[in-house]
Amino acid sequence: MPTGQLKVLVVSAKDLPNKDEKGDPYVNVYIESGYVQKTQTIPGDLSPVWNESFTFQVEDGKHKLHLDVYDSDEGKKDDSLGITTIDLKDVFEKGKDEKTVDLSSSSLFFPKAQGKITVQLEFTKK
Ligand SMILES: [Ca+2]
Ligand SMILES: [Ca+2]
Repeated sequence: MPTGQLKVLVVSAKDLPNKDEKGDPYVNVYIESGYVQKTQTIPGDLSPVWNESFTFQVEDGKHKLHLDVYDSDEGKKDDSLGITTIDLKDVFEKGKDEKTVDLSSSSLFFPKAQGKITVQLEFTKK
């Protein structure tokens, strides 16, 4: 697995589930859980557009990008709106990739599809 720089453009999501009266989605983006980057919160929109880009250094052996979508809630714990993992092998090969993937509930036992998220990826080998 190559080493290099990965640029992640978090474009948008569609049809996120509504967890209460107001969905305010944001995304935690990470390859390793110790280094999480976060989009802005889009208030009151369950098909949000972020268009925010993030850069990660990819170390040898790492090839999974995690996208965790949450509903921001003031004064209580944010609700999970869906999670997904993108395998980076395609972008390692092609250099560029765009993906729209299903999000699923974070339940380990009954994961179900709930909405989609679109990202653009760009990888520069070191
Ligand atoms: Ca909520
Ligand atoms: Ca909320």
